[in-house]
Amino acid sequence: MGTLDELYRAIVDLDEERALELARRAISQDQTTPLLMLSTCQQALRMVGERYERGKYFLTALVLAGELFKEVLELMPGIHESAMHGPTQGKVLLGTVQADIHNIGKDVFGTALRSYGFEVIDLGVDVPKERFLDEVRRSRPDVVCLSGLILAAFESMKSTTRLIRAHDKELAYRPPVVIGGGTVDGQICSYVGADSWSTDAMEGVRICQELLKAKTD
Ligand code: B12
Repeated sequence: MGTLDELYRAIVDLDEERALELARRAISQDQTTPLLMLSTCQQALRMVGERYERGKYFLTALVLAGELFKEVLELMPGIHESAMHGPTQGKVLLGTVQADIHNIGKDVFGTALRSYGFEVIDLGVDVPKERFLDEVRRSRPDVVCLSGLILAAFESMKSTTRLIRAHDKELAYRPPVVIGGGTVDGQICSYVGADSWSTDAMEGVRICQELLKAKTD
């Protein structure tokens, strides 16, 4: 088995020590390129996601895999840049809304989006609505994804969505808004005025894919 195959297996098995050792080996022996490494990690993460969907892995596995993914990629200078220059499925603007500092799920979701080829602009946590609007103007994302878990976040999601909707004309397009985080549901989605919602990173990826498909159809 090649080193990259072994790396794939180690990530799928969430064996951090072995994955990092194999990644270092692949790099030092010149057995990989940034894109090959990225694609190995992406495939491994997809498998972890599938296991999670099938109920074979729990949420902690997604968190661990997300962290592991970042750690492996960080061993490889320039990999983030090459990821960005690769073919992209679309651009997603992501952030945890104002008043909320939960970032674990947002980061897992961001990693899942990247592993499926999306370019992700992550504004971080506690992001004011005006910052979202400014970034929509600047980057013209295909989808705006708002993350949040606490009650105050739902108000921020609503005011952020309203602000973006109020500027559809000026923007000359209507970026769909998707909300997510373990505590959102359909009722909150209606309250916020968002286009869709999810409490699951893999489902969130599928929603973004569908929104993009609807745009190009
Ligand atoms: C860990 C945690 C914290 C950590 C956060 C650490 C960090 N760096 O993020 C700390 C300790 C800081 C924290 C603080 C607080 N917390 Co807290 N916290 C949690 C806890 C236990 C887990 C959250 C988590 O990380 N889950 C794991 C991730 C992977 O899951 P996830 O976020 O749901 O994300 C998944 C999906 O939702 C999806 N996803 C995420 N974002 C998005 C976005 C989009 C667009 C899509 C499509 C999908 C998507 O992808 C992820 C993978 O599938 C939850 C319990 C719970 N039920 O969620 C409480 C919880 C969210 N916290 C809660 C509270 C009350 C607080 C505090 C107010 C406590 C306090 N009194 O200070 C503060 C808030 C501070 C603030 N201003 O934000 C409440 C919120 C209740 C409510 N509705 O208001 C919860 C629900 C606990 C509870 N049952 O009471 N918390």
